[in-house]
Amino acid sequence: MYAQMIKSEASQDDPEKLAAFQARIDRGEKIEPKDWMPEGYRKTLIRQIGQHAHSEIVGQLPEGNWVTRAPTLERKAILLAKVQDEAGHGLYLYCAAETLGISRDEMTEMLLDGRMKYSSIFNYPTLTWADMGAVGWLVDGAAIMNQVPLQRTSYGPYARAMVRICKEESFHQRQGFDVMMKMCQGSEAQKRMAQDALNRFWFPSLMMFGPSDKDSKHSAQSMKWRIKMNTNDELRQKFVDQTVPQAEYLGLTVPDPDLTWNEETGHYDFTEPDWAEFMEVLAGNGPCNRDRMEARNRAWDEGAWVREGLMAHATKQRAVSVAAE
Ligand code: BYC
Repeated sequence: MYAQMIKSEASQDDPEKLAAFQARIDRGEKIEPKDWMPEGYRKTLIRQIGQHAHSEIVGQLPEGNWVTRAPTLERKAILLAKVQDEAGHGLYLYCAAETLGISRDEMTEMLLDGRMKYSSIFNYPTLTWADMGAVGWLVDGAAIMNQVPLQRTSYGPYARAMVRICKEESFHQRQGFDVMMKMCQGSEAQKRMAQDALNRFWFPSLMMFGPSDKDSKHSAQSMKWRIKMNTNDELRQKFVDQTVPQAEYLGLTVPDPDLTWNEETGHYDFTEPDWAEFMEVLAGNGPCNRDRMEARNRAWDEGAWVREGLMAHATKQRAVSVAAE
């Protein structure tokens, strides 16, 4: 009923309400679930938060792949904790999206039937232990670059969810860098593995920020509503500027022959990712898209009895409390 209330209110997007809403955003006020909001604002948030939540959940798969093969007990415990953190992030984000009048079940169904996306990065395989380093260092590094500004996003529940997520992501990024450090200080074979992981994850990590600004269909409106705080290209540039010195410190080579420091701009010039490959991955044709969706579908089907059991228990509890009144 609450969802219907939000929907019917938001459909009355009259110009006065819209102007007052925009003024609130411009003043830096937070929008809360019971506040009036334009339908487009609500839909954009559901799309972005839902995609973000799905990314956290699907993002467990490439790392979960290495839990049983981590080289030491300590590394295994750390990786397990990180994968569990990602599940937690997914849950905070599903809860934040639920305040907009959509249920987690609906969002999951939309993921499973292809109406909702998850981050392109998780369609690439994790082939060696060094990939756990590269994922933590680069993928979590890119995620933080995108998510730190989102702590100031205009929608209250999303901004608050981001605060804790960012703290945990920063630990994830450090553990990834630590794995890379150990590999780079190790044998020649270990260094080669680290370089190979960087070679494979560099461009897919740059794709995480989304298409270049000229092709980003949502950025202008999302920035006006402060759902996004920066453009895709701004964040990609910040990521490159931050990460190249880290690669140098590790003694690794970023796989971009045209990467150069530009004295005039004070930034690195770099080669853009292959956008045709990005579009293919978004269309479901990346190296692991089918595996990822199969795994999520299986988990959903095999978890049906748990969901049914929980619902039956909740119904029983409600009946008991009504009878006791
Ligand atoms: N992958 O107009 P645009 C993580 C889609 S991982 C797939 O620029 P927007 C984690 C986009 O949805 C990171 N799809 O869109 C780390 C749109 O398609 P639709 C998850 C992408 O939304 C480690 C179309 O392309 N983080 O957290 O303004 C372990 C046009 O793009 C991608 C977030 O989701 C992509 N990379 O900007 C575990 C952060 N890029 O929907 C987990 C929150 C673009 O119209 N999200 N598309 O069909 C955002 O900040 C923004 O949604 C994006 C895209 C910057 C990603």
